[in-house]
Amino acid sequence: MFKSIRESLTRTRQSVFGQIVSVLGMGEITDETWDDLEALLIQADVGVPTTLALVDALRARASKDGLFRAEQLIQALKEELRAILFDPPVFELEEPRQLTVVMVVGVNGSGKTTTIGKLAHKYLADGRKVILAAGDTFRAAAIDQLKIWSERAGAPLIAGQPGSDPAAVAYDGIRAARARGFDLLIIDTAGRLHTKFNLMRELEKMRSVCQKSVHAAPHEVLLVLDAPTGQNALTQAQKFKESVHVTGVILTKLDGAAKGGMVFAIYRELGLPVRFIGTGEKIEDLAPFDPDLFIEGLFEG
Ligand SMILES: Nc1nc2c(ncn2[C@@H]2O[C@H](COP(=O)(O)OP(=O)(O)O)[C@@H](O)[C@H]2O)c(=O)[nH]1
Ligand SMILES: [Mg+2]
Repeated sequence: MFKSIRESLTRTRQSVFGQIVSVLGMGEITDETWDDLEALLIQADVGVPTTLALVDALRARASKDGLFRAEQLIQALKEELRAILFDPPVFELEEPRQLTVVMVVGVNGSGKTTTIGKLAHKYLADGRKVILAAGDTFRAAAIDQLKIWSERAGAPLIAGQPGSDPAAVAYDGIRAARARGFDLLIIDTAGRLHTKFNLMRELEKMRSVCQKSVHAAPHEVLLVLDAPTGQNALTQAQKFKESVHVTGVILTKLDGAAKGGMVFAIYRELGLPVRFIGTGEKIEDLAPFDPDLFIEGLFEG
């Protein structure tokens, strides 16, 4: 797994974090050092508030610990970055219970359906009995696409007609899971952010059906965010977080983007843990998020 995280961080490392050492130089810390560091972190999509807090913390450490050479900052920076990645609450998806219900939410194109295929593949390999529900009823193509992933992964799919009520699909998924002895139901959802279509209300209705049908469900609501969209994704995330009680993030397409710094903004500004990273388009291209490997992967090729 280390390889996978490290490889997907190649761009982020090459364009930013791996460069910090050379960009900061080997000389004494000057005002320019702080300006360069700030610019680099913003470039990596760490986000302005988190970047400013990091630079402040490092300045305070430099004066407290008497750091005066730029290269001494690297270790301090790694420690400050690691401190942002708080220990997450228990990952309910992996807790034993009769039926775990997971909703996967996010805007169109972020990678929800692909990620559901990957999750099904992973948890089937872990010995779980996985079933999927096609809650993105908005487009017929979305149902077909999930059908392909369900066949690829080898998990059955519960689907309704295009245009049907997604909350009813969620309910059918729960009923089928119970009747047929499945222990993990993963529900796909629509991601159309549009004025005339109230996505948040629809998701809330799906959530409420889960809540009424299964104790403590949905056990996880995972928000899929697309790394290349950078800071825009954080703004969207805030809306989802408020409306549908998101419990964790899956950051996709990190393999193609130099935006690995987003992880820090997700933890610090959204207060959400990252659970997985999407490392490519294939079924096995999903890596559990490990904070220590992540920090290592940012700096060391
Ligand atoms: N490179 C890369 N592409 C991804 C990843 N996850 C999803 N994609 C691609 O993103 C596109 C949109 O994915 P899809 O699952 O349809 O998104 P949805 O609209 O949110 O369901 C597809 O072309 C996927 O192959 C990833 O981790 N890495
Ligand atoms: Mg989809």
